[in-house]
Amino acid sequence: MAAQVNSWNEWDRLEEIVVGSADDACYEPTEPGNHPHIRNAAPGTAFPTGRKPQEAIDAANAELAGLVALLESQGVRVRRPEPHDYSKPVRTPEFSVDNQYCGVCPRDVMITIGSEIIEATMSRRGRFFEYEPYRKLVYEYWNADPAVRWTTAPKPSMTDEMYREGFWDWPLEKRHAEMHSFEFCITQDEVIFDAADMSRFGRDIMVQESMTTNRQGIQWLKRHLEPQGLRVHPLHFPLDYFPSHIDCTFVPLRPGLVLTNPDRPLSDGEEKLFLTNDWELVEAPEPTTGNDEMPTYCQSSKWLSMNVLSISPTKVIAEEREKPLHDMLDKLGFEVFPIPFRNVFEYGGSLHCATWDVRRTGDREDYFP
Ligand code: ABU
Repeated sequence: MAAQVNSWNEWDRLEEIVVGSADDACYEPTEPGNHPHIRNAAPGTAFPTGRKPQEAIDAANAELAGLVALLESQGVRVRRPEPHDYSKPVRTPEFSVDNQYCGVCPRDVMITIGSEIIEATMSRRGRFFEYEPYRKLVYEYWNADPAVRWTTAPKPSMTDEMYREGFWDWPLEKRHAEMHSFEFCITQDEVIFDAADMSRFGRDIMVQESMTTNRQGIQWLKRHLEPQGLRVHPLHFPLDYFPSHIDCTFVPLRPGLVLTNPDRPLSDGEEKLFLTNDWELVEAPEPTTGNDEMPTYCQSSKWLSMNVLSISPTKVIAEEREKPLHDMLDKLGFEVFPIPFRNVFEYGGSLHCATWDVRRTGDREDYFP
């Protein structure tokens, strides 16, 4: 029987993928793990709550449909999340939020490592139940193929004690001091990680320590994955004030080549692993849109520009306006597929974020022998 779930890296030929949906999306709630802000608004302007306007949902869905059409034209099987009412509040004995967020970014929640699907703990209250729209699919894969393994990481309490609420108002000096010891809005007491802080390089899994993944989260991943012969490497990007999700910072494109973020260099010590194994780290060009010109409700940085999705080691999908990036990828030998995706940005990501690859060809390779 053909494997249902198999994906060891970010670049092998894509066979099956989940593309997110903006249906029923809401504004992300303000909570201890997240203080969203309206771009260029006067200080103190409240961030909206509840459902997003239907036209914003339709615009994002139209671009997601464009991604689906492109992937299908390349022979990729595309799956979609189940409907989920994100306007429902989340209430546990420990906390409550008035609404959830959206199902645009499966990458943040779900990861495939070989034949194993892992549901991340998540780091924010509004995203506590974000695995639910993928459960039907997970059951389908799990029922169809006895080789599929399915792991749900321990759910954190998300109590007030799990967060440093003051983080959002830290003065610059404190922020500098704390960011260099990698202390952000989540504390180190519980296991916390978002799946999008991981990047897969065959036997080696790189994990960014961030606002959404702490050292306990990385420790859990080590103890879970290393007995299977994998190696988990924490990565640090000491110039990033608000790190969250590795895929706008350090993006592998094929064996031996990583697209890097010039504003967020990898720490010196950690760069060695790549350089001594003959990996080339290539800086992404300046994005075409400045941080100030990003969509009003978008909480991500201009570096969504480098959030590309690989269809194979030679084919990459990139956002249509990022011409300097297209040119660079072209020179590096890639066929680039530009598509519009700006209307998706306010839902937390671009092309890599809005997907979760379930199956790629290829086996577990050792790229760091
Ligand atoms: N969810 C990815 C956002 C990362 C960034 O803003 O750089």
